[in-house]
This record gives sequence, structure tokens and C-alpha cells, in this order.
Amino acid sequence: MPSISLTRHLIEEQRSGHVTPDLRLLLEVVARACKRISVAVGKGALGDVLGEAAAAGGGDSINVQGEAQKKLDVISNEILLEANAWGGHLAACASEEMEHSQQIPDAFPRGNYLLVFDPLDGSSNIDINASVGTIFSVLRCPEGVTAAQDHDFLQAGSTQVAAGYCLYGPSTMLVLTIGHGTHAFTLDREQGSFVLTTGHMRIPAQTREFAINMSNQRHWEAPTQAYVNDLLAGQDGPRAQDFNMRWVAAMVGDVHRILTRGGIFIYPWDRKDPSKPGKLRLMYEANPMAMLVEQAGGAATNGRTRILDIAPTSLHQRVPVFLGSKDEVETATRYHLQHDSAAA
Ligand code: FDP
Repeated sequence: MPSISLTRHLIEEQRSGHVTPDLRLLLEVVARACKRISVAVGKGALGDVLGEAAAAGGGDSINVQGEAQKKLDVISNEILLEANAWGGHLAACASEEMEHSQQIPDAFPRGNYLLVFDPLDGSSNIDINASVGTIFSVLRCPEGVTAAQDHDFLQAGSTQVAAGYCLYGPSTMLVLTIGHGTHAFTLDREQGSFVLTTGHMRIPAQTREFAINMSNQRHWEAPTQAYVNDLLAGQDGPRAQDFNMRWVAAMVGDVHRILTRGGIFIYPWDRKDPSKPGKLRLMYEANPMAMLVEQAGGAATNGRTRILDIAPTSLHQRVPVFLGSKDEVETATRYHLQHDSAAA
């Protein structure tokens, strides 16, 4: 059977009426940018790309989230911005690394889509040569808007027209949905093209594997504690089975494992900083991952509500995340809802 490249896959999706020519080209541009990021990540210590980025006035550079920027965060952000500037498919871009969205420069034609991305997720893995990735979400630019602003991006995740991530691991993989299943492509480094390696990924509804940063346990709210305690109790507890735990510490890596063999990934609200409703970002982490997971038969909630139904109020909004195997996410969500109704 001949291998199916990303280009061929997208052209066939266009023929089926699932993707417009503009969206197809936009996704090809994002994939091309990811190949460049993969090269930069792959150079590691030989490429002078490791470590913290320097701020203009000296010291470490800090992004809008108050987090130290790695050199590769900055490089990846620039690669994505530059690649997407001239194609004519986008109205504006927004990124984890920029406080505000950026319109397409006047020198180039503007299109009808908005692209929002986390250029390099899991940056604490960069310096230890472990998996990192790029996460992206594509929205429609609202009708009649000629100069898109931050508020034009504030659309519920259910309106995303495409979402995906590129995982820079032992191999580079692009996992993509345009609302007709979730498909995985592996980068053929010799040919320089992404090749379809798993079409229509399916997440098993049940699982015995969970992913959570246990070091925060004492800071979680009561229903999260109760749910995880019951997982940890294993055979002897109410779940009557043993659960295994995995934590890649880069959301892309953990979500990729779940898309491949099932599991539940949790980054809950915690009391460490009560002003933050979670660690992960809605627009460029939770929403695209929720779409990919739902398209593969899984589920994604914030512990109470479907992630894709949340109406965003700001570009860098944070949200608790419970995603993965459908039955397990429903169980975790039930713990929180039952706790709320008992407290009401
Ligand atoms: P990181 O801070 O390294 O960028 O996006 C945030 C994120 O990584 C996720 O990719 C990852 O799942 C999580 O944070 C890891 O958080 P912990 O540091 O609490 O383990």
C-alpha cells in the first residue's frame, strides 16, 4: 500500500468537502514550521539552543505568564510567526509567548482564520532531552472583522476548525484533527514529509492508567483528593482494580500516550495560587487537546463542564483539565459534581 503524505491526506479531505483550500494551505504551513522547530530541537547542545533566553536589558527573559522563557520557546515562536505571515490564509496569530495577538503584517494579504499556539509545550523538558511539542488551534475570524484583536479569539473550543500538536520525541509526529477524526503522521526525516501512520486514532473508553503531578496532592480540592485516593487504593479500594501512573511532564507527551493507548490526564485546580484556576491554558493547550481527544472517542472536562463548551474570557485564561478515556473522565467528573451537589 502506498504511503499517504500529509499533503495527500489534506487534498483528499478537501475533495470530501471537509477542509477549504485556505485551511489546507494553512495547515501545511504550520506543519512546515513544525519541521523547522523539530530541526532546532534535534540539534540540542550542538545548536546553541538550550538554556534560558536573555532579556533585552540583561537577565532571563520572562513571558506573559511570568515564566522564564527558554531559547527554544523564543525560536519556536519566531519560526511559527514568520512561516505564517505571508501565506494569505490568516488574519492574526496569538501565542503563549506574546501578551497580545499579532495581526498579519500589512505587507501581506490577510485571510479568514485565526491561529493560536503554544510554540513549545513542556519547556522544562528541553534541557533534559525529553519530549516537548507544539500545540495549535485554528479558529474562524469573525465575519466582517478586518483587523482581528484579542477578543476575536475568545470563541468556545467547539468552534475550532482544526487542532493539532507536533511531538518532538524519538520521532517527530504531527497529530491533527479537522473535525473528522484524529490522525497521526510521522516525519520521514529522509524525505522531509509527514506520512500518515495512524488514521482515526481511538482512545479506549476504559483505562487503568492515570497522569497527574502527585507532588501537588495536598493542595487539591476535596473531590480531586477523593478521586485520586480511590485510584491509589487499587484492588483494595472502591475501584477494585490497580491503576498505574505515568507523568511525562509535557502535556503533548502525556496526551500522545493517551491517544495511543488510553489513560486519564489531570492538571486540576490547586490551592498553591488560588488566583489561578489551574495551570494549563484554555485557548492553546486545553481546547486543541480536548478537540483531538473527543475526535478520538475520548472526553475532556474541567472537572465539571465540557472543556469545549467553556466561553473564554481572556487569551491566556487557565483552566483545570481532566481528559482521556471517556468512562474514566466521566467518573472523575462525577466525583466533583457529586461533591458540589452535597455541598449545595
Ligand atoms: P511546562 O511547565 O514544562 O511548560 O504547559 C505547562 C506544562 O509544562 C505542561 O506541558 C505539563 O503537563 C505541565 O506544565 C507540567 O507541570 P508540572 O511542572 O507541575 O509537572
